[in-house]
Amino acid sequence: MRDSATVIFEAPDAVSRLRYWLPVLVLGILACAGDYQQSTLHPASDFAGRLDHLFRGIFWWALGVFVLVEGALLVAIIRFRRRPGGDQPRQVHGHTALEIGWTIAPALILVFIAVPTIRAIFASTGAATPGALRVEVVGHQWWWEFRYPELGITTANELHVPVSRPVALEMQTADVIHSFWVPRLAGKRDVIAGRVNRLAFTADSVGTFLGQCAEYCGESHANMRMRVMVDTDSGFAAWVDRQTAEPPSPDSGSLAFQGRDVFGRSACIGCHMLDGVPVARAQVGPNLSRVGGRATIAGGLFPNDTEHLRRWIANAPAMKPGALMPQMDLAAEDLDAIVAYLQSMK
Ligand code: HEC
Ligand SMILES: [Cu+2]
Repeated sequence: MRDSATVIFEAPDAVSRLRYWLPVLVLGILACAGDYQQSTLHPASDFAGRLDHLFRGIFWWALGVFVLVEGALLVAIIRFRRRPGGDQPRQVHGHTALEIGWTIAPALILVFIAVPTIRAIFASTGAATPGALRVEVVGHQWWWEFRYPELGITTANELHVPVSRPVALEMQTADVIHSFWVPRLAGKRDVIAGRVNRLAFTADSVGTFLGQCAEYCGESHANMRMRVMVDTDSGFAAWVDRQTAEPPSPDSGSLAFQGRDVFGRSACIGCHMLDGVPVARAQVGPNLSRVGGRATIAGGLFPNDTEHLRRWIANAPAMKPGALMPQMDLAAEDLDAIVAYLQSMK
């Protein structure tokens, strides 16, 4: 049997070569597709802009070094190649000027790279500007909690911030190390037990920015995603108003009304906080007080619609490997009622 490697060498005609290079080419071209939601190359904040600037600067230095070194190598290979009957080229030992030159040049290049790098590091970890919006970020296996201490809001997986206003994140973990990464807004920042890490940025455009946990943290690490919704000032104010208003109260007799009742006497209250249900004060899972207003559930993994909500509440681990919300044995009508109630809480 001939293996594919020998075929390349036996039949080096254009067609069979193409067969091997085509997939590589297609992959390469796919990598250039435009709409990357998690690209560091499309910064949308001061912090991400600074990183992008740094990256581009270092890229040009590296390109210059590459061209110079490879060029010198090519010249040497061609000019001093062995020729039939040719003499040996002149042998050089201990050329002081050359050695000083190639020590100082890289050192200088490193200085040009180090100065802006160190400045960017200090700028991104420094104290937040006064007047910044403070948000406490808590990483959990496998979802993100966002608390606004000055506004009295706690939510999950979807961080709302106003555009053009500095945001100061104070970051912790409830369990293992996670890493907060929303590439278009900021560089990665680990959350580590026993300490508070900080991250400050000012978003410069309105929109939804995707991010995810960037430090392996267990079974559903890949399913620990998040969104940052950068709102206009009035959009943010409206969101804050909805989060802090009195919890909506379902009409008596409605399905949602029934759902509130079921929720209040189910295991849910052992893990969840829900403003409309006074006995639900636990903080093991996400705060569900305004869960109906979120676009996604379960670490940004599923759209927040009836079907997904229903399947999630019935059996979360079946949808998200290792999910720390157990399978719930609810009667179908109780499940429908809870879903209706949660959806009304927005
Ligand atoms: C043992 C604790 C526990 C119990 C009991 C529990 N949950 Fe959860 N719940 C969690 C955890 C943990 C998560 C986050 C899981 C994840 O995203 O990985 C969660 C997530 C959720 C979410 C998604 C919220 C979001 O914004 O992503 C909903 C909705 C939910 N639970 C509803 C319920 C309901 C309704 C019940 C009762 C029938 C219930 N839970 C019982 C722990 C629990
Ligand atoms: Cu994680």
